[in-house]
Amino acid sequence: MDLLNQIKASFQNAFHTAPLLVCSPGRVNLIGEHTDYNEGFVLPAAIDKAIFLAVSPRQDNELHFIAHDLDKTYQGSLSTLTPTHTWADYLLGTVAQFQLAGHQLSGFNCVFGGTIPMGAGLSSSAALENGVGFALNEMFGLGVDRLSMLKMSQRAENDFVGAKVGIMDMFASMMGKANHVIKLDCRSLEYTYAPFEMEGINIVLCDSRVKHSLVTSEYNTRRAECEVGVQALKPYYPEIKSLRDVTMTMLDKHLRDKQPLIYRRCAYVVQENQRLLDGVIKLEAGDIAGFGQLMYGSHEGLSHWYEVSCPELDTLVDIARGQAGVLGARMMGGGFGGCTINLVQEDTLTEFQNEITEQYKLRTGKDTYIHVCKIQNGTQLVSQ
Ligand code: GAF
Repeated sequence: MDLLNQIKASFQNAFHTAPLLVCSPGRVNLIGEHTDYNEGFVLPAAIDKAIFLAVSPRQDNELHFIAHDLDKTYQGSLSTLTPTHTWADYLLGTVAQFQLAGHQLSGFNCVFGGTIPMGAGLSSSAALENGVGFALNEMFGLGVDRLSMLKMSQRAENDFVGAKVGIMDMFASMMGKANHVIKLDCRSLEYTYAPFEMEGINIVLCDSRVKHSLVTSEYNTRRAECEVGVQALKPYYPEIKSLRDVTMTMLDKHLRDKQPLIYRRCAYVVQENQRLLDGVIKLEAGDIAGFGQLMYGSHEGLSHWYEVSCPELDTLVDIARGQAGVLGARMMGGGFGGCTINLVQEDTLTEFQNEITEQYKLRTGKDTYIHVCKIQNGTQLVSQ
């Protein structure tokens, strides 16, 4: 039985009624890392790895959740929404946001499970939050638009789960469009879709299968360091609101000698924004090899200037760089583990997979998982 049918069966078994089904995807990001919370640009897409949710409304105020993959349950009430510091917080936090926005809800049942590998940096948490919000909207006929829903997902994660993430992951999961990447301006939230149907090119994710414990604390530290940079420049350039408004000339003049660490962090962000803008032009021109070179540049910056990579991710990129048929590779997402994203020519795919698997084991003693992914639509109902 496939996963969706297992989830449906588990739902029927627990709640004896037919569910509404929602599919909410994970995401990749081609380039533009750690730029979202600096009001810069990102280039993500929703992928064919997703969380499936089966839901139905209840007559009372109770919340009955089953995490199919974890074999865990949660029971609570709409009137006592407090963090549990477990997986349930992604659902509870989203429910809390809908309540804060003044929507009338009743209790509901939910069984969910998915194909997004956990801890791989493919945004399973954003997918879950979006999936729950989308399900609430459908179940209770609330008429909330996608942009408002994904903003609620971000606030759920920021305020209830306690992770101060930017908007990219929720945006990509909710707004994804098959065979397109999203060029998102994280300041205005204006976005355009760019076709990504490169004949004979695959998006391949190599999972380092490590998640170093530094991830949350270092993420918050990087955010703070960017803010220190902005504040240090403000006396000279009062119009600056975020690193989006900063140039290398400003950084070179005022930060390079006085605050070398802050300079490196800010310089990475300023350059990554530029790489993204250059990359979009290359994609439009069909210059995928040129785009791939920018991906390597992004990885260098993330590893040496922003310092959010780790030996395992550096090793994966290093192995990929030496392979014929690999156009670009870099770490993806917050860092300190998770996946690298690679653009690999179709005819060298098997060779690439074999080589990465063998070399990664040899050099780190660890196994990798390799996922070839397709770009899909964002959060949606599943027709039954
Ligand atoms: C994580 C965050 F959730 C995103 O908002 C983004 O900052 C990303 O790290 C880095 O680009 O996925």
